[in-house]
Amino acid sequence: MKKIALITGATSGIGRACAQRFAMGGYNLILTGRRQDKLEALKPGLEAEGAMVKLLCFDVRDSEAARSAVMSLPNEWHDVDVLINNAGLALGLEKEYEGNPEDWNTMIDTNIKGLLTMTRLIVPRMVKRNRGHVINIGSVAGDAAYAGGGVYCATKAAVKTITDGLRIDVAHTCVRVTNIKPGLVETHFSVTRFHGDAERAENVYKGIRPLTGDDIADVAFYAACAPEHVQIAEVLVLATHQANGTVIDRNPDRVETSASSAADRP
Ligand code: NDP
Ligand code: 8X3
Repeated sequence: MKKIALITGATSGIGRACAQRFAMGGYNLILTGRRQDKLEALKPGLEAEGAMVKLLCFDVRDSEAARSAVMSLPNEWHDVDVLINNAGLALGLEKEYEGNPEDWNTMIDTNIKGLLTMTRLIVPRMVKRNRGHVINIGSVAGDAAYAGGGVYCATKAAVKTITDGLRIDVAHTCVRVTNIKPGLVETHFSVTRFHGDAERAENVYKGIRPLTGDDIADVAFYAACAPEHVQIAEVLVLATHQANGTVIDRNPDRVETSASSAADRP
């Protein structure tokens, strides 16, 4: 019987790469996101890898929609082995005193409350079965604030604390809890942050070879595959020329992009 991974925010970036990695690794998948067309486009490729795939289209900010989507699954899909709480976003890079309160609400509701909603829905059965793994996608941004990122950074600091709290609460069980904290990963993240300004988004990755979604998916899969007595509690994953959330050595002669890093993969 194959294991089941439920991945939130599977329509793009890190979540989509996790779907691919876990399908290749022999998992069946429950994929969630708000865009049904993107979810459906993923399905044939993952099925070709041998995965059975269920799609659940909902907004993680809507706890009732999340609950009824999860409840709509056939019985044999209710025992999730790995929950990857990945859905999330940053919006804006304004100073806090000039920021947009709507953006703050969206980040807080998605990155913190959405993660909690999914945790509340899925983890009780893990505890009951005495097995399971929750992998939260935090960020290096949760380690310290950077200019204009205070609210986003706070949501990722909350992810760290919530992950640590869950690890304490399930310590009497075999359920494992992991916080993966990526640095710069080239996905749709920055386009979303800058409200669709693709040129500004591209500049975020200039002069440095960023991580890819696949790099983070590999780490998530590694954590999930660790022997049962090994709990990868937290992993900080940075691009080689990134030292922390704010120190990045940008060299204009460094022209490699994520396309070249994909070529490196085994
Ligand atoms: P993308 O923008 O490529 O993907 C974001 C995903 O989140 C999409 O699949 C989107 O799906 C989903 N999502 C966003 N809002 C909601 C919502 N309200 N309900 C359901 N799904 C939602 O970005 P990344 O892959 O880079 O981001 C994934 C996670 O990684 C985020 O938590 C981000 O904070 C974190 N991260 C990213 C880093 C980076 O540099 N890229 C670094 C560190 C952490 P849809 O639009 O279909 O709903
Ligand atoms: C995303 C990484 O540094 O752009 O969490 O905030 S960063």
